[in-house]
Amino acid sequence: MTTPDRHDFPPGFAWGCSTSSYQIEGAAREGGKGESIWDRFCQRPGAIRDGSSGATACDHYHRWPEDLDLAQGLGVDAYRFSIAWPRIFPDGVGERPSAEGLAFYSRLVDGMLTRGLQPWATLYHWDLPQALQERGGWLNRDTMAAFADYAHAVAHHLGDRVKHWITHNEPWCTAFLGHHEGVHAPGLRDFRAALQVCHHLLVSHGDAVAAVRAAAPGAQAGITLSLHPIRAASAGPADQAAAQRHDGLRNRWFLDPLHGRGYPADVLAALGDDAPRVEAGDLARIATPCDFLGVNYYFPETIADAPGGEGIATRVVPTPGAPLTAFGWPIVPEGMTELLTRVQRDYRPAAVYLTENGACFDDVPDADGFVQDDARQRFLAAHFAAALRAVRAGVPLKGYFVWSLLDNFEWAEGYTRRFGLTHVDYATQRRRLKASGEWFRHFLRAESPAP
Ligand code: GCO
Repeated sequence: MTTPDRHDFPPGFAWGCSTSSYQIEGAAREGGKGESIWDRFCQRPGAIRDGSSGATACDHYHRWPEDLDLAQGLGVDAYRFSIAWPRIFPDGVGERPSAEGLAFYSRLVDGMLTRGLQPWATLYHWDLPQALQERGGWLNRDTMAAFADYAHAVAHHLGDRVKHWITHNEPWCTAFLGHHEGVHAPGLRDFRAALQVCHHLLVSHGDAVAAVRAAAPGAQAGITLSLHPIRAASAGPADQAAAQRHDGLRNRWFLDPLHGRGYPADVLAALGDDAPRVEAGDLARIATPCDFLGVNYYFPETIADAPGGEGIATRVVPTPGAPLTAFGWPIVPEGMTELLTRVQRDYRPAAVYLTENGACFDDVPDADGFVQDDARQRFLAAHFAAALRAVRAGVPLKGYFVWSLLDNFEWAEGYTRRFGLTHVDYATQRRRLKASGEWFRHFLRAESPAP
């Protein structure tokens, strides 16, 4: 399929771009913001590849009008951002939300609306208030109530203008990168704890959906999952079983309970005593009906058996024949179609949004700071075509958000990985649209073909 035209997509299909609070805002201790677990984690020697943090990042806290101008200039319909919980409740909980924190996001949302950008707010994109971590963080069931209270407070103040809410971004990352692999905040390494954290994240998702709806009737609410098509490394029974187990924990562990089926029995059996404690009513809360499913697609995973390995004893191996991004991720556009049609076939969500898709390449600015990122342009064109194939296969795909509007703080990789449609010179904070951004703008502004 050649590169599709935006008019090949159904009328009303929402095109957007995504960011997140800790990755772009900076102002880590301004505006009354409390410490987050990422502020703390970045202080750990060796935690971040380049020793950096999100303390300044893209200085979006001060430069947001310019950044919203960039989004408007692209011609996107929608802008997905996240709200930093520690700006709203610096200690995680409180009698009243921070007026300063709410005012910042109120100004930001008004800025989107005046620029014709539909706001999509993610409530949790990993920056938990450190004060809650001191009390066990997501391992403590009390954090679920704190999250629902935070969700209610934000929706109460912004719900008159924000009509699309994402409760969690990628709970798999929060749970397993943060609590099993230890490479994300809070940097713990305990598989059983990670599974219990994951359970609390999912229950808190359902509670937050209810809280948002109570505070902002008519709001659309959902969750964003990082999902991957899973392929076995070989036809051998051990790799085939490993791929099934890996699909279980990577994908079905989230999709099944969110769609009212409880946790998958095969994974529960594989987990044994590591399985989470589930209290009465938890599964019903997880299955609170949502208006949409957010999917972040980046790459498929090829899985081999890992006898004696940690967790479910699987390991990711190279995907044969796939070119790689600068991050080492396989580039497999057809994996997006495969994933979306599988989700539709097996779960039939009411609506699906690609809430993230993008790629990291070694961008080299020219003397004028311009980046001719042809590889990223090709990546996006191929994935847009894959999304269109999913639409034509009957997937209720309603929108696509490119990750990311700006180069930004890439978690444990610091500023060494660039995903932006816009180049950011962190020394000067100068923004410059890359060639891929100019291409995206042309795609979005294409005239509709003559009837
Ligand atoms: C994720 C997060 C983003 C990342 C992006 C590139 O999916 O991991 O939502 O914050 O920065 O995906 O890794």
